Amino acid sequence: MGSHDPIWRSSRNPIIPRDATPTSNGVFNSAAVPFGTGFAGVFRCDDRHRRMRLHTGFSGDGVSWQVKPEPIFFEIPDPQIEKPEYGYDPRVCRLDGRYYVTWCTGFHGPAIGLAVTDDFARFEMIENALLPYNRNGVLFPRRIGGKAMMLSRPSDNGHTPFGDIFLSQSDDLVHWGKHRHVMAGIQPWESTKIGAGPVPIETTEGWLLLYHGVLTSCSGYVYHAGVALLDLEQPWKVRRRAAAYILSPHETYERMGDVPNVVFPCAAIADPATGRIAVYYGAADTVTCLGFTTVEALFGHMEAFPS
Ligand code: BMA
Repeated sequence: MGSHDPIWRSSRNPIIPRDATPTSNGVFNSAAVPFGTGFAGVFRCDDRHRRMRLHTGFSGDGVSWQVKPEPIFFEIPDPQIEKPEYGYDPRVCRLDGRYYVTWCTGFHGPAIGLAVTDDFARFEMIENALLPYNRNGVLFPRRIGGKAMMLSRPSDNGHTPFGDIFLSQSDDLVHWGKHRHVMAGIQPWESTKIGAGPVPIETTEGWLLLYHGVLTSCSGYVYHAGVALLDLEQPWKVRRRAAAYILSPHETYERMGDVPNVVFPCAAIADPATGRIAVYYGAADTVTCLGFTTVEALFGHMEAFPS
């Protein structure tokens, strides 16, 4: 109430505490989708060994979540596909009637892992979509010109001090190519690197893309969220973009935690009838939070702060 920001926070934040499972050190940077009569998700749970693992979670209302205590077991149909050394920052995308999970997978360095599920119980790994070093693989929720499309952010093996968003295309979700450059950081808040956030939201004007943008301050990285509009048919073309961020670490739970000053959106659930959007974001690499916005508010922000 009374917020003039393009995203307003749930008063129930953080909606998932760091100790949501008996062994979790933090639950953050996670993905949620409508599923059955409620919601399902894939959660980044770093455990108390500080191993980065993916867990499923379920919710009736999208706010109260039961995160499974044990990590996802990925079935690997082709023994040539290596078992992930770790997994973090998942996204879930409903595409061609199935749920695809993309995540940053340990494959001799960070790469883009890809798996599919129909029921959030059995997950089958597909070939890693992109080579190391890469993070923030995000699928589009429908084929465009017959092709599956994925955003990603080529990186290095560490706390990458650079990075633009690229797009890759595929007929079969195994072979990816026709790579296109999408966007680079422009403003100070996104000057170090940017990376796609939630699965893009389709509007009549284009694909709404929420993304994270990083500034390097005297005391380290500061992760913000921004918004851009990608072309409907050629989504590597940026049609509009807001110069001002839409979310920045201002609340205590975003400013204090294992990695301070991080907001990191990984999922957005949109209601087409009303244009309302719920955004799930990780805060301070520790907890999971919820913010709300609307299609109208995001377009209004891009208009108020043109890039
Ligand atoms: C990035 C990723 C994110 C994390 C962020 C801030 O490189 O590892 O998972 O939220 O750093 O630590």
